[in-house]
Amino acid sequence: MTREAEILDELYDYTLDGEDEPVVELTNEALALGMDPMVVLFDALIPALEEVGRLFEQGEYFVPEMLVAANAMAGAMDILKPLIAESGAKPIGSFVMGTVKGDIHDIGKNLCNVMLEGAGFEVIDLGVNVPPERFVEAIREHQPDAVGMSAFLTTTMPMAKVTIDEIGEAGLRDQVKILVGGAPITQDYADLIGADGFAPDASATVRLTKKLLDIA
Ligand code: B1M
Repeated sequence: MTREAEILDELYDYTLDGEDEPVVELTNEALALGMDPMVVLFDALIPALEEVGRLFEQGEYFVPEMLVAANAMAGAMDILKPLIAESGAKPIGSFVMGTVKGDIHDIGKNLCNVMLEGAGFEVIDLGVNVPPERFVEAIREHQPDAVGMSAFLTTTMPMAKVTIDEIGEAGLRDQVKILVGGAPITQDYADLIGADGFAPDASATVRLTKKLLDIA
């Protein structure tokens, strides 16, 4: 087995175990060997978190295990983010992004932000647990081209509809394209709540945003 393949295996295992120091060390080693940051992300870190979710569902992992795994991944993301987002060009559009009220999951959202920035968008990140009125304020303040809402719980996904409705009531609906995403969201749900689109992952978020904004 090559050292590169070993690194991916070890990164997967240490992320699963929530051991942040080796995750950071291995990420640095991978980059020093010239490995692609996207390979580190998609072939080790994301699969590890998927497995964490599976173990949680089966009752083998609990919230503390999920949290340390998420933190270990976040340490690697701090290193990978500038490399993935590297673009330097003038923004091709602006995007307000947030995780809806009641929901504190931010890894998926942050990944979308990194990819959007990498594609040349200016991203205004409102963070997590964002109430509808904060989305409304941000649209007034930043006049973005698009707004993205992330929801990871079946109990918080209805908040995307509440937020879209509030944006409509504020008279701002026609000014922005609205995209929704996150583990439980589907295209049908996006249609039902009046979003302009649904993106299943970060790359799709970039593709869809460009399509909705007519950017080649
Ligand atoms: Co939570 N959690 N969690 N959790 N957690 C899930 C989501 C869960 C599916 C686990 C499970 O049961 N299998 C489950 C939800 C079940 C449900 O509602 N049906 C769950 C639960 C139940 C909970 C708690 C309620 C647990 C509890 O307290 N009893 C609690 C809720 C807290 C709250 O939000 N109020 C909770 C807490 C947490 C932690 C804090 C411990 C931690 C989050 C840490 C953090 O985010 N900083 C956590 C984690 C880590 C997870 C899992 C394991 C991983 C989520 C993740 O980040 N995945 C998750 C299981 C899972 O999803 N498999 C789980 C990696 C990420 C890259 O995922 O979905 O591929 P991915 O992201 C994609 C797309 O979703 C899309 O693009 C992303 C990038 O490609 N996307 C968008 C995301 N947002 C988008 C926005 C867009 C477009 C696309 O806008 C345009």
